[in-house]
Amino acid sequence: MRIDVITLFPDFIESCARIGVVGRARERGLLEIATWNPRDFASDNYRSADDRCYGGGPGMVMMIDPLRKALDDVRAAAGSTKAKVIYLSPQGTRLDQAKVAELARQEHLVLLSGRYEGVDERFLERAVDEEISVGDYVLSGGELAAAIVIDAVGRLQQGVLNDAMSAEQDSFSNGLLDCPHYTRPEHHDWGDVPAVLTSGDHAAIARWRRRASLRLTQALRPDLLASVPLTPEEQELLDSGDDPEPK
Ligand code: 4HQ
Repeated sequence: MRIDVITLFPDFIESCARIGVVGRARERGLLEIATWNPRDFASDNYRSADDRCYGGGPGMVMMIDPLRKALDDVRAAAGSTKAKVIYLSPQGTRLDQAKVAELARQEHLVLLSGRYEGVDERFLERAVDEEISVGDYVLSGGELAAAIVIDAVGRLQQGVLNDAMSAEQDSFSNGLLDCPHYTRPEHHDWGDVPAVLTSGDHAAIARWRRRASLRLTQALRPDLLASVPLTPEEQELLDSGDDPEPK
């Protein structure tokens, strides 16, 4: 998959895309990420990519032409791929794992990160396919939102996660919260590791984890369960046992 990001702060995106799972995916050629600065496509000596808002008031708006030229260069660099152009904005569809999975199936995404008051509406109407929001709060720019999309989408690319990580992935793509995790030491003055996890009984451990996931999800995010009704087996698992309620 290829992801191009149009941004006034390419360094931020590049530093995010160099680390961790996404960084390794790039090194291995599983994910191609490039950044484009609209200032490099400006037509004046100040390299302006934004201008004052018609109608008055404070704040600047990103201009059509530097963005349009940047997008033309993205398309030329990517060849004949069918790009999906996404503008990160609070007006967009809220990002969730189902949306991430859908985006991960595209061969080419172009992410547009706005600054200031945002982007000239005519560019959004003509050049943008979709608006996506990462949550109901106001950021000072779309770069953090683009980094979230890159991370969540990048890790779903074929071959990016190792087997252990993929199994972990399964536990969220089933729509449940993850179970608690423990590591050494087994006994600590802040508490002991649940005995089942050191029992070596793999079936019992799997059941404990699944039940913990179900209980946590029911207690903390019942909305997640509402969309996917529990199977009779899951309902039984949820009702069984005598563990205390999750915090
Ligand atoms: N912004 N999800 C305003 C966001 C945002 C969000 C990005 C602030 C765009 C112009 N983006 N700029 N929430 O708050 O994606």
